[in-house]
Amino acid sequence: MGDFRKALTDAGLLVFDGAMGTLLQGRGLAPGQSPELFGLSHPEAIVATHREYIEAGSRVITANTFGGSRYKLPAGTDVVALNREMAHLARQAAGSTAFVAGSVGPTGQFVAPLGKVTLRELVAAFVEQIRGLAAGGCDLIVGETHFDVAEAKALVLACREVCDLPVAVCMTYEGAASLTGSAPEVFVDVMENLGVDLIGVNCGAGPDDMRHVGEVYSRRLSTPFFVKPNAGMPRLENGQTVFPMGPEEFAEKTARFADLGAKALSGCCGTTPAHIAALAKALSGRSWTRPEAPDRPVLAVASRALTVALGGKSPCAVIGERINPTGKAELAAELVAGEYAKALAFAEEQAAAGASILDVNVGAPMVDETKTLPGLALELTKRQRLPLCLDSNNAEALTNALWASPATPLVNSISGEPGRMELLGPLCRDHGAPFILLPLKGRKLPVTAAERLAIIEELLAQAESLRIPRRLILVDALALTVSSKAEAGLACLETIRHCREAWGLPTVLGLSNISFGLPARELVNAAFFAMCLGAGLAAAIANPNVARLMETGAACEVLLDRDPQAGRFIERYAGWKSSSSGGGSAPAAAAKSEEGGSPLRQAVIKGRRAELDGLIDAALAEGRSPASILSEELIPGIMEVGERYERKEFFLPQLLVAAETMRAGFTRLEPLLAETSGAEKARIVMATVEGDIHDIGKNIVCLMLKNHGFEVIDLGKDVPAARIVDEAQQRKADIIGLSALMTTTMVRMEDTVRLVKERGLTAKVMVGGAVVTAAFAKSIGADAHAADAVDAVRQAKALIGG
Ligand code: THG
Repeated sequence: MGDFRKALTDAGLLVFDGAMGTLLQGRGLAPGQSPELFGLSHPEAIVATHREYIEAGSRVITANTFGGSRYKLPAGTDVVALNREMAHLARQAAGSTAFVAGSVGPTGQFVAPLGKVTLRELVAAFVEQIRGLAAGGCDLIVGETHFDVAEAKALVLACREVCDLPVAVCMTYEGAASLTGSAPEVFVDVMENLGVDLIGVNCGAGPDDMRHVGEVYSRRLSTPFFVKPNAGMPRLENGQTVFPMGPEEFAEKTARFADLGAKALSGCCGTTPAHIAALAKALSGRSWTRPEAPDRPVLAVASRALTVALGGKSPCAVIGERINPTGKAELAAELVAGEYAKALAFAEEQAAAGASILDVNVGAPMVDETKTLPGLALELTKRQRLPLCLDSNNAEALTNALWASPATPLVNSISGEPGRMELLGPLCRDHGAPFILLPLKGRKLPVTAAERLAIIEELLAQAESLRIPRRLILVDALALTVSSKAEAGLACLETIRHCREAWGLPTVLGLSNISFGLPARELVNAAFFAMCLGAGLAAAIANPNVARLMETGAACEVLLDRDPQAGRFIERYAGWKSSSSGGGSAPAAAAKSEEGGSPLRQAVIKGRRAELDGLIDAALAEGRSPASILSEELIPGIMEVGERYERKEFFLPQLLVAAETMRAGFTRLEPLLAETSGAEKARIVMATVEGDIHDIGKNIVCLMLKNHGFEVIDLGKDVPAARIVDEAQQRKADIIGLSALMTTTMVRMEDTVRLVKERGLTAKVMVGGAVVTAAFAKSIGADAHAADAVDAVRQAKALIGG
């Protein structure tokens, strides 16, 4: 069948296939049954389905392995054999007329700290699945319906470990971002950093809804992209899931993505061979050229929540330097004790002051960096959005911290020290982590620009021989001390300019080094910052709390055409007053209002678990009642988190960490509350319905309900209606909460509602899940529909009349 990589660069468009599960249902797959296990016992049904798509015009067919990881299959299943067998069936159907993609869906697990598994464990599970897919003869691996960049990253790492097949990864969004809070910009930057061959979007609410994502991909990606929409938004009619778009409408709307530069197109849920045939027809005779990508960053550093572009016309990123124990005895002592409160406070303070990235350096005597660097990185990831710059001389610490990072942080740094590039270069390449290249080699400091450029050139050649792409390299211009080496400033400026003009490489430096030994260091630093920006500096490691520095940077960016219409400058400094004529500057005031509310409420909102007990004790000591602390501080705090979540300012990680903090506070207050109130709690029985093994959403709802004072009895997943109703009856539940993720299993909710009525229970039934709509809830006679975890609390309160 030829080489899929070549097909990705030629002028042809690639039509993949459509939905598999619904077609298998027509061939005997029962609702809720695993399509992969069905495929093992009904190989002819799989081959026949693939053939239908090939006849419809698919150039790529997708093996029946979406749920083929050990987390999705029953214990004891031979994962490698199953995937090999399914890939083999696809290969058999395709012969040499079509490419075969091995499908890898999400495992249903969240990477720690959101969930229980580690990135390494996810990689191991994907490795097993991909071994089978590669052995079965796949031409590429395609990740589909992914909603967390960390899991998508694990999938890519696993592919690289097993084989050199091309990798495609498709993400699913709910509105502006994926479930764990990544906007399309974040996902595409992380995937490009990882060197993924084809970057996609699938599922969702149909081609119209996907337009925005397609536009972002088109502007930002130089990698080919893939769109795979559903046949519109699913509706339930007479107990059947119905997708509203017929083949013609679907094909016409999906084909429009080719105008945006899509290389590959196909359909997800609700599409059939007729949809694919119509799509292939709508695309026939059209060709593809790699689109220009006007917004592609020169280099991108990304967390789950944010991507920061460096180089070109991007604003200069201030990398906040304060999480560094050098000269900070208190921080050093905490890090030795394995505590992070001070470091987390520095993180918040620097974010409020306008840092774009946070440098994380835990190097101090007695600190075990190999544990502390990943430990702190994990805590930071839980609490705030900014990407990290992992700063250490210890290669093992950097390795562990990279494995603790969900996206693509900056690694600081790789120098010319013997062995360092060989050790860390491939690691950064595989993790898609951009890194700072530090022009230090041997014992002699490179003082002149020529000496620095020679070392940089050597390291670039070494990086190239290790197949490390240029887009991951940020050069340190090496700020030395101007008071001892007079040419130190000029050497930096020349290095910055040369990197940019001759090599197209972005640069960074540790700004404050320049002014050691001089008085008024702030003046020297700010002036040097302005000069470096003039030479094209992309980022500076500095203290963002120094107003003079931030003001200088913002003004320079207007002057250097790095701030369109002076938008950022005006936003930040419109109310500015000169410090020489008295008065503060606007940003400080803005930072204050952001921190509104009492410290206790803020501790919940920001998830500052470590501070909470102390704050509660202080409030109790002031004579406040436990009930008022709960109702006036903790609950308003979690309510505000809920509101921010709904406004899409907060995402799942923040919701979870706030809920955890709230829970800890509640646990602390609970024994005291019992003394003052004897009120019965409302009781709710929660379950994911029979046939459905997804419990992420349900678990989040359970946590939120507990935080709001409900007694929650969690029956787990795949629970038959009879058991749910039995439990509700025995435990005298006030509410039954039901969750289902799939259109095929949500119909099971109706069984529970019917049984509740038959037995005459007074419990109210609340339903929710990704595809469950208010109209569906009403149609099956449920008492409430919860749109998300926050809404579930609101609905539950309304149901008990509270
Ligand atoms: N290049 C790269 N990485 C670097 C540096 C660099 N990392 C470390 C350093 N240089 C940049 N970071 C700091 C951090 C703190 C200080 C200076 C540079 C500093 N600390 C004060 C002190 O030591 O007295 C403490 C002041 C405070 O409280 O903030 O000045 O060049 N790639």
